Amino acid sequence: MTKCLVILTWNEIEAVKVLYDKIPKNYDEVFVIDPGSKDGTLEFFKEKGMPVHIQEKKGRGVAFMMAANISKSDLILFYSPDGNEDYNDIDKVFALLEQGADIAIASRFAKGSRNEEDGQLFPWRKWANQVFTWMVNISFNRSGSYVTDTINGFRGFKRQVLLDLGLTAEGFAIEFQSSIKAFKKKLKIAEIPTAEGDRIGGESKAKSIPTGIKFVKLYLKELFSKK
Ligand SMILES: Nc1nc2c(ncn2[C@@H]2O[C@H](COP(=O)(O)OP(=O)(O)OP(=O)(O)O)[C@@H](O)[C@H]2O)c(=O)[nH]1
Ligand SMILES: [Mg+2]
Repeated sequence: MTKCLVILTWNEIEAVKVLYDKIPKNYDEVFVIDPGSKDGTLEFFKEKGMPVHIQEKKGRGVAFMMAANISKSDLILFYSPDGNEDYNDIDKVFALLEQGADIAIASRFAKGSRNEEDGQLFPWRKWANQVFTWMVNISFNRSGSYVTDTINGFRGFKRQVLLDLGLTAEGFAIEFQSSIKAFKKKLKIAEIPTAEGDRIGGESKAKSIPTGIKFVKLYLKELFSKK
């Protein structure tokens, strides 16, 4: 099966400089999707000869679907080089897809995982992630095996599955929506545990409250729609 690695960036120059050489690139396709970074990220990739596709509209959801339409490979994996995602796990996620999974997730909450907020007294984002994950498992997952991280962006898909899921989220809800739609379609979801690292530089683009509100709206919409 052919493989495509998609690198997602938006003003991540500090982390990209640290991680770029370490990211495995021995795949059939490797390219960047970026909504128009202004901090030198685009110039850095250009210097390296890495193909970059610029989004007309911002949002990770837009980036996911753009990549799925550009790629010609069987498998597609999204990697965001900001420090959170361990490049050593890229091949492990691809392996799950090769073994038959429709969606493969690097989980921050499976046994043996680490989450960015572990060790904090009040890991608010972790708790919110786990509550949302629990809600969609009990509402939509009929497979009998609990998916521990329905939200992490570090994930891969059979490319045709991604194209056929009927995803509409344009921003940070794309991963959550893809998990829900996959549950509804009874697709095979597999996970590996991953250790989430700390952000290396730059700024977070995911604002917790607006993202949480989007998740609730999406959950309710999916609950009342059959598709
Ligand atoms: N291509 C693309 N990448 C994006 C977009 N929005 C965010 N990203 C990238 O997606 C990754 C995840 O976004 P973050 O802001 O780090 O969200 P987060 O990981 O929940 O937040 P932190 O814990 O602060 O890192 C980062 O590498 C961003 O640069 C977008 O619109 N397009
Ligand atoms: Mg991040």
